[in-house]
Amino acid sequence: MTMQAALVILVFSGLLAVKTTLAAQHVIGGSQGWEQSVDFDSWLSDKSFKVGDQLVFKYSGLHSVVELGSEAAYKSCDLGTPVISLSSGNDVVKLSKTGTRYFACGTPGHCQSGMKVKVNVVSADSTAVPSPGSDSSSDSDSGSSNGSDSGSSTGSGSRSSSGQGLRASIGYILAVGSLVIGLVWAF
Ligand SMILES: [Cu+2]
Repeated sequence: MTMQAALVILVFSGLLAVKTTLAAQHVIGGSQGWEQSVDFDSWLSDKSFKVGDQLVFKYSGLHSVVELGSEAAYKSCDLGTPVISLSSGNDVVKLSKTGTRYFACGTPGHCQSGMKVKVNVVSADSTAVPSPGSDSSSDSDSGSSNGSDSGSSTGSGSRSSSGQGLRASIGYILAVGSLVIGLVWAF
């Protein structure tokens, strides 16, 4: 009995560990952080964001973070009605649901010069995997197709290739884990 209990605890803590590693922290702009010198479009091109992930904005006092409520406000850098305003220099934003979120720097002129990011948050358990052969079909990005940025489709081909194997193996671990739990309970 105690042996089985220990096994259950082991499996559960294993699952818990796997679940914790699923949520990622994305430091905006990578090692350079939230700074004007960063090309945020290219930084974003190989990133994917899932529910439960966190965005981290690290920056000097020259900058700030405002979240914008619409694509229109994002495109025109209309900072007049921000959803949230942050200025600590080390701000963490949790992505709690699916959808698109828009962030820009609140310092005058910085958004216009490219200091803005648009984050598309997808479901954490979305297993939608693009077929390996498809090179440039960006069907998941159709929301941004009306824009003038014709370069945005170049990055989508290689976007989630590194994450796929990991996600598949986590799914496998979860399946095996629940099987083990089922077996333990059955005895
Ligand atoms: Cu700025």
